[in-house]
Amino acid sequence: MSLSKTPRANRVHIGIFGRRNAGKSSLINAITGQDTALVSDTPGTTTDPVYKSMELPGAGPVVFIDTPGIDDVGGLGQARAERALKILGSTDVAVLVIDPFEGFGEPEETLIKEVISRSMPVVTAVTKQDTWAGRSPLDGVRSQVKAAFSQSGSGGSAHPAKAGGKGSAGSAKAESPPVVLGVSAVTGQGIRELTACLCRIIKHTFGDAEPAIVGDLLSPGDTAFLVVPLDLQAPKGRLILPQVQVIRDLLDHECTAVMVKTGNLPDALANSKRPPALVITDSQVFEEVNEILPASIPLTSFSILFARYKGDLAQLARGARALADLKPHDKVLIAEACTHHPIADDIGTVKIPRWLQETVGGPLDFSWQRGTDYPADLSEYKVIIHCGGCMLNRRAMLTRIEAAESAGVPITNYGMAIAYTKGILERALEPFGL
Ligand SMILES: Nc1nc2c(ncn2[C@@H]2O[C@H](COP(=O)(O)OP(=O)(O)OP(=O)(O)O)[C@@H](O)[C@H]2O)c(=O)[nH]1
Ligand code: SF4
Ligand SMILES: [Mg+2]
Repeated sequence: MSLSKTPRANRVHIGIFGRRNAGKSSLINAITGQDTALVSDTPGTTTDPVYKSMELPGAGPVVFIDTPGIDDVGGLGQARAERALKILGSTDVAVLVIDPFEGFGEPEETLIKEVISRSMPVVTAVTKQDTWAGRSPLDGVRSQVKAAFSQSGSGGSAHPAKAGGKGSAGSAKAESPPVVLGVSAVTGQGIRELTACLCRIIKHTFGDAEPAIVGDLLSPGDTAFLVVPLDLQAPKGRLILPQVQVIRDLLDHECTAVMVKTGNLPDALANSKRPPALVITDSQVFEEVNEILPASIPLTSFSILFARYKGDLAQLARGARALADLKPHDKVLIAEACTHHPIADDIGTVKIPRWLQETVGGPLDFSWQRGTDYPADLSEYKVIIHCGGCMLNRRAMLTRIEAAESAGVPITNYGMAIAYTKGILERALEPFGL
């Protein structure tokens, strides 16, 4: 991935949902001006989610997600429909695409109820306007969408404060009536209006301000030390994404970033006139850095910073404290959001299990879940330990955290679990007042 491009996980995710053949793929092609998504009159052409990144003028970096039809049938078809609904878990803004001849029926009602229950902003686009021949389905669809909203007790589009996107810390803004537009991928009718509407929603819901990763914890002019292990994990000439993002955030907040390997940390500290305002370490060398660093210097980890940026830090901190209740033979789920090839002494496969069992004083019953799937039933686990989720957007991470909460299972992340096993958790959470 190019470092000059916004990573997909940091883009506002716009999910395109609707029945087979409704014109979802054609709509994405019309919005992006590219023929990236496969289009055909055979229902069920799109079988897997397709991601298309672009800059929406005035709204910034977004990613459109083309999905399989929500009405797909048969064993495989139903699995595809379920896959489409799963995409809701990482969607910030939904576009409900309606075929003018099918209208608003059961599949649309099911989807819109899901959208409303997640407080997600939604725009409805009735497609193929070039074929309407003077008979507009807009009024009918509009009243059905409105009815679905009023049945749910919600007057209009979602509450930004619960939207879980980049700016979800912002206050709830006034609700507006649900938007229903006519579009044609053939003539381009309504495409500009739809794009403008998405831009308005994104600006309204997520605001212009990108939340800070670390800069809000510091004052302009402060210096932060970034500590990395002796064996850098990135290929030659590169740094890993979280390190790059933290450096950029520090510079944006007029702070100084000093990057140092663990072995050089004592010299770097001795040579600086003022102690750093904060030290951010790779979790793998938490213990060494904790020992080197005087107690007066605040310490945290990249992983904890990203837990705050992407998830719910307070809940993940509660999950980390719940590790103290673990007993030998308890079931622990280790969840990773991507399927990287585990390396020797892998953090999720080897190190965390080893450190946790040492702390608990006996064997634990570990299960691993890797990739985009997440178990439907989490209730059998005593605790969930999630990776940093660098491939997930904030909405997707929050969906996973909420699923754990509904199942009554504490959830934490790798960095906090490591801090706990090394006895550094309270120190690592101190910079956040937790
Ligand atoms: N006339 C007209 N035809 C359209 C329009 N949009 C889509 N179509 C046609 O409708 C059919 C289905 O379009 P797709 O974009 O593949 O529909 P889809 O919703 O992605 O379908 P699946 O991938 O099967 O779920 C194709 O034959 C398109 O050419 C439109 O605006 N006008
Ligand atoms: S933090 Fe999670 S999503 Fe990121 S590379 Fe590691 S396992 Fe994959
Ligand atoms: Mg398609």
